[in-house]
Amino acid sequence: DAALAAASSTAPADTPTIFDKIIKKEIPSTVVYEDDKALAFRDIQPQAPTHILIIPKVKDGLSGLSKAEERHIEILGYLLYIAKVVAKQEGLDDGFRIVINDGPSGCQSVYHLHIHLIGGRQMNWPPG
Ligand code: DGP
Repeated sequence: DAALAAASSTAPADTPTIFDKIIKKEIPSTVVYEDDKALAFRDIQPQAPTHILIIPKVKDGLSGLSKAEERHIEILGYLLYIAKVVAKQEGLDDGFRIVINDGPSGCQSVYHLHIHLIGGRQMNWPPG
C-alpha cells in the first residue's frame, strides 16, 4: 500500500484514477448520494460502521488538497457541505469524523480528492 501510494503521488494531477471508473459506473460501488457535482459512496475498506467517500465528479487537477487553487474554493466548500448532508442521512447525529489524507505522509492512496466521512463508533484522538 505504501509503495502504491508513493508511485501514484508522483503521477500528473489529471491522471485518471479508480474513482473515474466509479463516477462513470464502469466499476460498481454503493452510492449513497449523487448530484451533478458530487458523488458519495461507501469505502471498500471501511474503518468504522459508516465510512463514506465524498468526491468531486470533475477532478479539474484536484488530485489532492495540496493541489487546490482558488478556482477550487467553491467545490471544496460544496463537498464539505455534502459530507454534512450525508452524515445526517446516515443518522450520525452524535458526531462523526472528516478526514482528507494528502500525499505519502498523509497516507493518500487515490489521487482524486476525497473526503472521508467516518462514524458509527467512538473516534479517538490523536489519530494514527
Ligand atoms: P486515501 O488513502 O485517503 O487515498 O483513501 C482512498 C480510499 O479509497 C481507501 O480508504 C480505499 C478506497 N478505495 C480504493 N479503491 C476503491 C474502490 O474501488 N471502491 C471503493 N468503494 N473504495 C475504494
